[in-house]
Amino acid sequence: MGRNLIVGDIHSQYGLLMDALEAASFSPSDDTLYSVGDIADRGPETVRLIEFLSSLPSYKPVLGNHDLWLRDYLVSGLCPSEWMDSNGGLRTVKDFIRSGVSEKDKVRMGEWLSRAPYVRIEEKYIVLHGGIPSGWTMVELKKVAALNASTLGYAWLENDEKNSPLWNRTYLQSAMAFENGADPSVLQSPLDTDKKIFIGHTPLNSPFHSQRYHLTAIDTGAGHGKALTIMDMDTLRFWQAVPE
Ligand SMILES: [Mn+2]
Repeated sequence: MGRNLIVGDIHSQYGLLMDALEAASFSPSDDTLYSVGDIADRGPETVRLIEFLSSLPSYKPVLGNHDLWLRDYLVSGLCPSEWMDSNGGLRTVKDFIRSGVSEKDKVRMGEWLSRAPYVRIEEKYIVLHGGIPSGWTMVELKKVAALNASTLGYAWLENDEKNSPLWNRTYLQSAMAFENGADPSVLQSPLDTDKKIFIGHTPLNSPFHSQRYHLTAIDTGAGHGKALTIMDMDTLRFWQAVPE
């Protein structure tokens, strides 16, 4: 039986992804590959990465904030300075130009990105990019899990840093504070669930796990010259690739 593997924020590091998949003995025909989002920006090979991921028979992403900037560029030609100058977008745009991707193929890739949900809820797992906003329960999460980036009218999901599951960091911060011995009464409460929650978004030195918060965080900084992590979602065993 195939494994359920999940990859941290790839940030256009196609080579690192290949190395990490090889380390994990990934089988495209047997294994399912989940992603916590932020496949794009900062790194060199966005086009090649999208072609690879979209060719996989069983790829299950969620959207990260960088994927939304890329979607806006591919579908609408938007290049906000926030993205271009401080979030690695310029390198992404240059890669699309250098690769000679046609307008038609850009739209096709943008629509492929848009099909990923903001939040993915399955029998055993909850996958989202940033974290669970304070006060949210399974009710709010399920509502958002029914949306994707082609749904109109939910711009707040994409822009509100604390209350969007794409940008939130308070859930991870609370879990880390708890594991470091902080008083639970001053922290955001853990989500009431039996499922395992997987997130990216916040670069860490190594994968972080909190039993109490049902949380595993797997962005290990591939977008910042550090490691890319792939993890088995059931055993939590992981494999990493680092830049040469
Ligand atoms: Mn992010």
